[in-house]
Amino acid sequence: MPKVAALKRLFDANPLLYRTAFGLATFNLDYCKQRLHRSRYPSRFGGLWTDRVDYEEQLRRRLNRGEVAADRVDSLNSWREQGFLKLDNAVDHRLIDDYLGELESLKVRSPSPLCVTSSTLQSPAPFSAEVFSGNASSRIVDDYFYSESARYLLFHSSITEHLSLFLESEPVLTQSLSFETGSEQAVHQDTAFVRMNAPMKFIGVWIALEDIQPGTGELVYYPESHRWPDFLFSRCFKHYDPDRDGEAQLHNWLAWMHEEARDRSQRLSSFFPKKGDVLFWHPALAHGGAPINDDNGTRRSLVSHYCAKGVRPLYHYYKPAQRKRYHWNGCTYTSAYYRSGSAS
Ligand SMILES: O=C(O)CCC(=O)C(=O)O
Repeated sequence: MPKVAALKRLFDANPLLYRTAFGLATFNLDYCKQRLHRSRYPSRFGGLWTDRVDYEEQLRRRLNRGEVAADRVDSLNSWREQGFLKLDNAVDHRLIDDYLGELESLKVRSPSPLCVTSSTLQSPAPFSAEVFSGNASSRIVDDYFYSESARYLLFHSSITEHLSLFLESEPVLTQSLSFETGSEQAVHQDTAFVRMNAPMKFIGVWIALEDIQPGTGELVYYPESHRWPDFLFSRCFKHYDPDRDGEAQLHNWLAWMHEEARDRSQRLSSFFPKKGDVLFWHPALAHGGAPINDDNGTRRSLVSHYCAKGVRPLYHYYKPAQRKRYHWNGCTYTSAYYRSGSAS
């Protein structure tokens, strides 16, 4: 163990060595090709086909081949330009009500199989009412592992059709966060925390489980921020590693996003969806949770992240026991928190 710690210190202190070892350990052929053709993407970390500098030509080819339907062009153009896409009334209220009912029954099971994370917990904790309500920005993670009604929502055809269009592959669900109240999370880009072996090949999705009211910690975002220049952690990385990068870089990055917005006169937009509305966002879109001004107001939402099929979340490497992919109804998911055997 001391040897492993010494090795980790050596890598943390040498970002270029770290980058080489990291690239080999988490090798992804598609990402490697993107890196070789860096001029095709605005970011040195590659991206989705909709990010390509020759997007118009790429779109034309896909339309000619029948891979993209003509009635999707407006959505694609807006997604490319803005870095997000809203879908009104995308999922049925009945599915949401089924999910909320099943979630309640999973919470009161003894013991509950669910795990909670939050900004104040040191590590994920088993669900209990005390843990959930006693910590800031609590969220139940990956409940789709136990909840079939969560899977019906998260793999709803209106969601998977758009994900497949943007990712050009089957989407793999890698994480979900179920919120009862706002997260109050600082404005951030998911690329720092939702870590993949192709850092720009995933998408965030927000499902409103009720009508969201102002003051309840609504989702906020800077439109077009997915096109801002790459912020580099330790001069090389798109993702944040607390041991390698330290607190100061995290603070610099958090401040940098607001400076970028100010320089471009870009203002925060707020998302006030109705129950059943959905928002998709690009991995580099700067977004967060607004402060909660109404302490009694809920902000029920189910938030999730999906990568493209050949991509792996980094937890598959640093938690090898969590590498397994699970299949349900023709859809694929994986989880950093739960394992088969414990699934009901
Ligand atoms: O819903 C929120 O308040 C924030 C969610 C979020 O930032 C995320 O999951 O990346």
